Amino acid sequence: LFFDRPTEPCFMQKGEEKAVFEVPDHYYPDKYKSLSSTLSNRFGSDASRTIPVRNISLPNLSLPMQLPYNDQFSLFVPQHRKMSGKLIDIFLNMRDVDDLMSICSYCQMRINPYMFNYCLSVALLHREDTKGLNIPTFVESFPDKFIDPKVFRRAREVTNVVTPDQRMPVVIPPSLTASDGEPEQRVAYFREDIGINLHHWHWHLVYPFEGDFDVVNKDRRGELFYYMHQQIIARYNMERLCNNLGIVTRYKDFRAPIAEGYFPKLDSNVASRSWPPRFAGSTIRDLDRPVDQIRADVSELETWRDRFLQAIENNAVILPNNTSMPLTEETGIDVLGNLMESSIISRNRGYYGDLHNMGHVFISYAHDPDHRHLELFGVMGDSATAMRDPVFYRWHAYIDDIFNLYKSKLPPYPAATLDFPGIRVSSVGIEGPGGNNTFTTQWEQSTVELSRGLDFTPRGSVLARFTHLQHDEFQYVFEVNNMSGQSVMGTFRVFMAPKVDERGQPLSFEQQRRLMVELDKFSQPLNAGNNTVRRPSTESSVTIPYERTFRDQSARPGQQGDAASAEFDFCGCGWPHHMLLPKGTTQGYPVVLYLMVTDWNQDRVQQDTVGSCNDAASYCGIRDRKYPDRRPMGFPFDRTAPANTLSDFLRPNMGVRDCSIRFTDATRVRRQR
Ligand code: CUO
Repeated sequence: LFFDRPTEPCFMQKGEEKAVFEVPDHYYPDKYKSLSSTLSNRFGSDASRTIPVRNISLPNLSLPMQLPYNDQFSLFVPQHRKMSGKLIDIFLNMRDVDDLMSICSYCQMRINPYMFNYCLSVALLHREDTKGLNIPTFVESFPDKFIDPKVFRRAREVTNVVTPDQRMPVVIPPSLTASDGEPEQRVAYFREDIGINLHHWHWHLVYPFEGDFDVVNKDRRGELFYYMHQQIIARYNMERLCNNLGIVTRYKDFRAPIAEGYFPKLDSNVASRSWPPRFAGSTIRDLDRPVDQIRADVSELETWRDRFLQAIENNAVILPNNTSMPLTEETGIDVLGNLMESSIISRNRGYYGDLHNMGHVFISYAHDPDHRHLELFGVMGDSATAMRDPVFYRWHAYIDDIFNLYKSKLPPYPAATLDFPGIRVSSVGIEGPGGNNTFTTQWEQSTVELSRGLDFTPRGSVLARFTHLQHDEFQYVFEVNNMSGQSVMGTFRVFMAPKVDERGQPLSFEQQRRLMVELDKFSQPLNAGNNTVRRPSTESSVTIPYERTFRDQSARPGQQGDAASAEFDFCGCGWPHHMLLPKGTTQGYPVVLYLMVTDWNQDRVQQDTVGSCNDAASYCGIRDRKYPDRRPMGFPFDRTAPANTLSDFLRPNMGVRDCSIRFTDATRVRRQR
């Protein structure tokens, strides 16, 4: 009930079981006080179950209540972060679930709904006594962050005049945020994909940068910040190349105008405002927005950037006590990742500041830096919407460049690190409906449930139908010869990269390694002699299944016990499976498929992962566990190598195959279970 219909009071809401909360009288916010007896009578008799809420002595909520109820909420805004950090702490420190329910029913009508949802999600994810609880997918609670507002008008129409059993899905037209006159529109299906944006929101939910120290201080979180976002850029670049766009230009000159405009065409249901656009040619400016308690000059970004570059140059960071701490091969990238984002585990926030987050903030306020127009931030200010905007990729391409500068100073991997003696990859390939070594893609229509996000409308399911990219499932077929004379365990690392640039010129190793997209990583026993390894694409360690991204109503667990959806929150993090592959082209887009087999005994991390949500570990890690691979993230392509081409780089335990991705411009309708 706390997640459904976010602005409807929880004591009025009825879930599928028609349960309502019975709250102590003083919990009613003023506007409902005079109605309290009528309301509880009404729902008390109507509901099959009332859930009594314990009357507790309330903690001090003044900080989180500073954010107006009907405002936007952004993790990137420092003041919002402080407020949510405090609220997360309060939720985490409630003695038991009854007290947590009590504080939640008090907060639900008083705390900004976006912040409430975020803090409660983080708390449920990290409290021992709530782990494994289902939380509705974020797109169902706040569909307004993902979907064209025209849909909601139609959905209200439908819910008011059509009985639940007669309702047809409301159709969302394919992405129409710009016309064909805007070249960036060619990759709008990627930027505005619901699943991709959900993944990004989930990632930042799982890896918060403020709040309880132990919650933030997860294994290799700084490195994962680097790697997950590096992979987003690699994927986006391959997508661009498929659409005759060059790779994304870094946003590195903070004084220069941003060429790309973006007009989001989203409304915030909570704030009752449209998300502001950014006009083409906007420049970020000094911020002075007392309402958000932000005062920051563009020169601060430059100072932080310069200090960062200095740290990379010196291979050491300066600590608050003015001593210098060397960056080591093992943990340097993790330290830099935490400085960059930055999180409370940053080694020196005072000196290195908050480069990445404040970049989001400056860009998201480019249209109203001093609040003279009383405008809210743009989509770059929210992790659920940031990936819609072309400038997101320009900003992160620059961030990635800084990390790469550090990585490029590390020595290339020596042969001993790359090799797996006795193991020879003799063949790499895929089989699918397009034949051998041809991946196939097309459009697909799916549905998502809207009703949980429709406050104050009649009950019952209402679906929205939208169009997204999809591929046909395939199998990898790998032939590996084990000449070691005994059976061994290998780690299979599968990547894909483009072969040529936008002018059709072959890519050098250095260009190609940065475009390598991880498709899968798994451990595999190898018997002595020849082994044929078949691996279904659906098993990818990068993606989560379609059902988990969207939880379409037919597969929706939540209502009693579908074990597959337990631990939804962490499991909700993962690249959406329908976006595993880039779109390709109708002629067939040339890519190279790459396999490396390494020694699992050297890669493995001793831990028990039974029952943990671990099927999208590559970009999301494993809940409550260490990152399940000892090698640096992105290995072996995270470092430069003395190779001109990919073939120069190959060793016996690696293999490649030229493949193509063939796109058919047709739409199939997903068969819902
Ligand atoms: Cu995920 Cu910039 O970190 O958005």
